Amino acid sequence: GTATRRKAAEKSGEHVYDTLIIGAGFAGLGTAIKLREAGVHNIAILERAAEVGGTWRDNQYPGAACDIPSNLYSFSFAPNPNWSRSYSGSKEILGYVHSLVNDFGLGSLIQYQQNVSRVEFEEAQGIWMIHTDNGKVWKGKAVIMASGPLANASFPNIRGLENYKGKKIHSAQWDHEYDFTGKRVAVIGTGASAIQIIPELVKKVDVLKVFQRTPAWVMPRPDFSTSDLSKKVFAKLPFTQKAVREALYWAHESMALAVIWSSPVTRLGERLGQAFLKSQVPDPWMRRQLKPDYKLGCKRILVSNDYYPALQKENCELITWPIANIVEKGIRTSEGIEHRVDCIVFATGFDVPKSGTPYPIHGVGGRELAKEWQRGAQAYKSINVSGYPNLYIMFGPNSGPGHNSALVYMEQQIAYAVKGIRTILDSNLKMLDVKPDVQAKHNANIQKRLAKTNWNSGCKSWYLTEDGFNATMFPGFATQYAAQMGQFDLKAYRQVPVEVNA
Ligand code: N01
Repeated sequence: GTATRRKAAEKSGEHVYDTLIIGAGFAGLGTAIKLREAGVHNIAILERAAEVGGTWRDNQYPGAACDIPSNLYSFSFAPNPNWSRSYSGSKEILGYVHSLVNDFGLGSLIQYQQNVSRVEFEEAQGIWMIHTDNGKVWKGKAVIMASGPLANASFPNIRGLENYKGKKIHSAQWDHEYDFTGKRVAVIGTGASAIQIIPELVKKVDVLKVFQRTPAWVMPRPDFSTSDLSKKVFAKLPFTQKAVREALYWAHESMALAVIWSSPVTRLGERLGQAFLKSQVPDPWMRRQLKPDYKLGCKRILVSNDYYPALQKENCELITWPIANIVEKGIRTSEGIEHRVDCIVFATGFDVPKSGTPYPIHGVGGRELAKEWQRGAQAYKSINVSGYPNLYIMFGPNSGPGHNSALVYMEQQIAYAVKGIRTILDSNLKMLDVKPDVQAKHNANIQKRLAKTNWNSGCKSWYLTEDGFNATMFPGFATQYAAQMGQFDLKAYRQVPVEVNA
């Protein structure tokens, strides 16, 4: 029957999927769920690892948790009444991702250990070919790129790194076998990952040396465990959990006023941050080292109650001298001191595709996306790129929220992609390709709005390219992003039908 024919076709690599999804993290799985709801069943998810979970599979460092409350950092269509804390840890979030696979029966769609090496559009038939590094080629009428904007660990470009003989661990590639007990350990970086790792490591190690290049804004974290009663109420009366989610959404939405634009609320936030620093760090010298020198919101705001206390533990040392180079046994700072350590933890972030792509992507006429993005990535509504028809990028250019849950944005992207793919299938299109002038106009507007934001106010961050181009963030409220994504305007696209009897 059909099933046997499909199996044979899949095996031979001739099967053409209606949609191929790259990545089995939140975005990939969420898209699969919504595509199926829209009647698109001929789909596969290509996952590079042997397990689902994306970010939450990879980021299992000690202390890993999300800084958005779980009731908001979850899918609106799959509430979990049983979150154990207001801000759940990485393991629990990964558990939630696994439950999505089970509850929505996604297991059979996932093809593991399919690490994408190249993606190319075959124009004559209107088919995307996805090559994986085991030599397989997958064919699909549409592609969802859900491989994550922060998926590839980045080691800093510090002189002598290759000479270091001790243990190296990146936050996103934790080595759970390594025993930190009694060790001398360095942490490079003081971003969102570092401030979660440091309080945990300081409990285990003999000496912890924290290398800070830029002090961040740190805010208190309203983290508490949830009661059994509230879990029962959420399970029995789902509207109560919905109401909590709504309230959290609007609370975060209002933070845009402090985070995105410079306003009296920003200054109020800065005063709050300084008061928090003062309340947690009595020593004036240390406070001076930790005081941020850029506008609140310019870089990601960090939330932690135990980061500042950890830095003041006796076995912890905050080092603010710039790193000169790395040597065989440790790290040398610019004033010439060599800090000998057994292990260096790199909490130095990710290779962000803000001016490139995680794998080569070739569109119409062989054009290559990374080349077009060299001076900064651009897309239409963050999800489509002209010349790359039927391709949907999750968390593509200028989709980043600085103040609200990424999953709220993700659901908008998923809904938009599903509309596009339904159009391709219903109208039997070879190409649904955004018009270049529409994309250019959209971007001119986005960049104009970005110029007025805190992100573009002069600090250096992973949001910006070397030249200071912001290809990462969406300059507005989540409600504005939702309004943008809620409109699927077919006139913005060039439609090329499949030729019948060609
Ligand atoms: O990475 P980062 P991250 N020499 O790029 C420093 C999300 N996230 O993994 O600020 C010395 O933010 C660098 O210093 P500087 C979240 O969106 C969320 O922490 O560039 N230092 C910085 O301190 C976040 O924004 C959660 O001067 C060097 C650090 O390394 C994003 O992921 C948790 C250096 C890198 O910080 C990335 O966060 C974790 C060098 N050569 C992550 N190179 C939560 O939800 C880099 N640094 C809680």
